[in-house]
Amino acid sequence: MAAFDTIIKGGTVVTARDTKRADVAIRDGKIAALGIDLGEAREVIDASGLLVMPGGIDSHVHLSQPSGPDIVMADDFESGTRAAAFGGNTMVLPFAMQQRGQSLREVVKAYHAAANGKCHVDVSFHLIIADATDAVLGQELPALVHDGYTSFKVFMTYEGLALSDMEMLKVMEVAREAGALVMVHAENYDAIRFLTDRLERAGQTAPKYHATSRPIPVEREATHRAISLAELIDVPVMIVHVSNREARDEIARAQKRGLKVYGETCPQYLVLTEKDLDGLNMEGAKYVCSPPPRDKDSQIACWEGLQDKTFSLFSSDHCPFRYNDPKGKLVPKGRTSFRWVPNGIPGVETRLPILFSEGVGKKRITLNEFVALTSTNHAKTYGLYPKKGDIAEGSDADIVMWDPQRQVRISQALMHGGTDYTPYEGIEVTGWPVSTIVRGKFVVRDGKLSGQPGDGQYVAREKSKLAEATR
Ligand code: DUC
Ligand code: ZN
Ligand code: ZN
Repeated sequence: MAAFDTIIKGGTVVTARDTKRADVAIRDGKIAALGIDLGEAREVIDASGLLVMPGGIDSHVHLSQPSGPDIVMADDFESGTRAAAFGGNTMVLPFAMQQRGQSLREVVKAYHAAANGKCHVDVSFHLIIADATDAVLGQELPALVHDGYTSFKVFMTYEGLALSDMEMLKVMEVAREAGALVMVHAENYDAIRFLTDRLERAGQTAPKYHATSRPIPVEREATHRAISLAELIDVPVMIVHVSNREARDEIARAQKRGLKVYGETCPQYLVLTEKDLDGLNMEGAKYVCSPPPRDKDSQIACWEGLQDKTFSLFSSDHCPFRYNDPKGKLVPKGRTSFRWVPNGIPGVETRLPILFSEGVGKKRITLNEFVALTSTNHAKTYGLYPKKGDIAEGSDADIVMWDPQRQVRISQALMHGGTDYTPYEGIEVTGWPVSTIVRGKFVVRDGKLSGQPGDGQYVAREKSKLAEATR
């Protein structure tokens, strides 16, 4: 009998640690051996000319999330995880979002029902806390952290989601006690409301004014405040989707002071700008997301943040809505004001190719940094390492086989999710995923779907070392 189920032979194995010529042997869904001349396997896969890397882990995606009256998110767990698999990801971390009045347990149950049997890649949920009641803080949250929901997001903006500073402090205190990581959407709610009202009074309602309504100081101030609140409580925080230099500098300053403050940035802040929102008619709605894409200097600052490790995570913030759809970006009310345009853009399938091409290809980051930023650091941050995020004996055999030479012009015709557009249309990239393997099973093979919904499993997470308080 063959010693292994599969050997991936002749490729170059890249991890966050090193790059080496090695074959990878898989048994029972795990990496069983690494090296040359590993022996027999039931199947030997030729990886010559390819990179063999830990599958992407996208720790910031939104799937099947209620998004307001008459709005429907374009991806459910089936289509979203299919797009993820085609983009070289073996795991995604979507949000289970509480709405006011809901019990967190019920929310989690509903998201499990939506995900169960549908996923092509592994999934694990972060929580979103919108209603910080005594029951949520005192009972539900600690019990859910114990059950493996070890991270939660809080919003400093949005009707129905924004927490007051008092509520933020209370959530942070629970996180500290429970050992969970708090993720923060840092934008100043009152400032956005004030600016939005003023723009609307002036008749400035086109999609491009979405960016005008949430300028950099709105994000910088909230980032500073979130860090200050976290410092008061002595709790680690992850500032998500950072878009610009000033917010980045707030994080870097906190890190220099020894605070456990982490940062995440996303493709839209590297390759899009505010000008993209200035399309004819409603075209700009395709780029409405928060924080908005900024300018060239902000792009440079976000690259620097990846290079100097101020940002440890590169996520997509995949938050998909169809464009040509009255339940999506072209919701009728959205024509009256940017305020009503659904907020978010797709990106789970293009995250890796964009960072590989713009980052590794243009020598801004190394191959090993690419793996860290797209996979390993996500596993370490969110309590999944070393089960996920590595190619090492004993880790899950979650692997992307990658053609570093393949040139592709990104286009919607190549995408596999539920949206009808990609904000990255026309961008030329070099480097593309060929096959995606989840726990030893091909879910995408040579560019074709080879798995089924249900191949992906739910993963309960450990507490992360990075979420431990310092004192
Ligand atoms: N924040 C996100 O993280 N995703 C989409 C919209 C938003 O505001
Ligand atoms: Zn957010
Ligand atoms: Zn998001």
